[in-house]
Amino acid sequence: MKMSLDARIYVAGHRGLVGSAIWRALAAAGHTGLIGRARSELNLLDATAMRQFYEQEEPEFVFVAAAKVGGIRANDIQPADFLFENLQIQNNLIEGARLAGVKKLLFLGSSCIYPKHAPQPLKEEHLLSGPLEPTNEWYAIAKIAGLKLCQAYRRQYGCDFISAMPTNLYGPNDNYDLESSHVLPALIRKFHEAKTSGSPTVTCWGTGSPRREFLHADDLARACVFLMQNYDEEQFINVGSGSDITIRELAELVRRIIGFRSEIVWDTTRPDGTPRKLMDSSRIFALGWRPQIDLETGIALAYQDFLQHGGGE
Ligand code: GFB
Repeated sequence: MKMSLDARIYVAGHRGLVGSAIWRALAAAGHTGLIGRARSELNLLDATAMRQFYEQEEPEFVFVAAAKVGGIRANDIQPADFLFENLQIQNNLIEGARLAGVKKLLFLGSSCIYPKHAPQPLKEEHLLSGPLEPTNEWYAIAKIAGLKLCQAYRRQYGCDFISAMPTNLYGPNDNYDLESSHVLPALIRKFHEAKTSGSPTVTCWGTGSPRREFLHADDLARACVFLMQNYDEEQFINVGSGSDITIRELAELVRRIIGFRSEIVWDTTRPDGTPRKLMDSSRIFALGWRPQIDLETGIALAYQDFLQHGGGE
């Protein structure tokens, strides 16, 4: 099922890191029927409001980029919110799409759906093969339920609902709040503030030894548009860059890009989380999608965006 240039396309979460990137990618490709709702206009936790929205707007295609997201600490201290809100949001969006006869829907999950000690790189078939990482199992359970709901709706109702599992993301419109953000925006903010204040040290969390794979949100957005146009299988699909680095290497890279030589101090009272999360993205690579933004270029772009938006304020 292809999206024509005038198709009515709803991007749920269009102001967030992922949704805003999907919106940019669709607009750049010439799509004119884009639909978005700010949080103040539509409460995605409200099933009735959601159904009214679907009835009024009649979207033909839906990108589910709305979710409650956060880094390792936010996930750890708000288990109820991460589980409940994500289940509620995705149930309302997916069930609403079925009732409204949406032609195709793309649900976005996360690499944290995989078991903590799954073999690396993570293949789609490793899902549900072992226990999850405790710091984010609540979010992971919600995301697993979402991808399963898409599969179940395909089986029972014939809905063309697909799912993609992105690796750790970064880019414009990221969250730079140090308590709730992911590691990359946190490091950008910390090294920037050290540079501005002339601080001799920057404190990072954990041991620095975990490995993470990073993908720029604009690369993910191109993958999402590509999958919406070209993929219609029950099997969810990984979307990663294909390489990972340690958090220590990442901190050193951000320090170099920002250009101030603070000493890095590791606060080992903070959790490391999963030891490694490298996706096997060979399925989507075989279909023809490839990332275009390397990590160093991407961090430099993200830092520019951070500066343009008032340094995270
Ligand atoms: O990005 P992050 O918060 O999440 O942390 P996860 C990645 C790694 O960076 C961890 C370390 O080992 C952190 O301890 N780290 C070092 C820091 N310094 C910092 C810092 O200043 N801030 C942060 N936030 N981390 C999340 C999940 O896992 O990733 C979610 O909790 C989600 O469910 C997401 O799926 C992609 O990669 O560990």
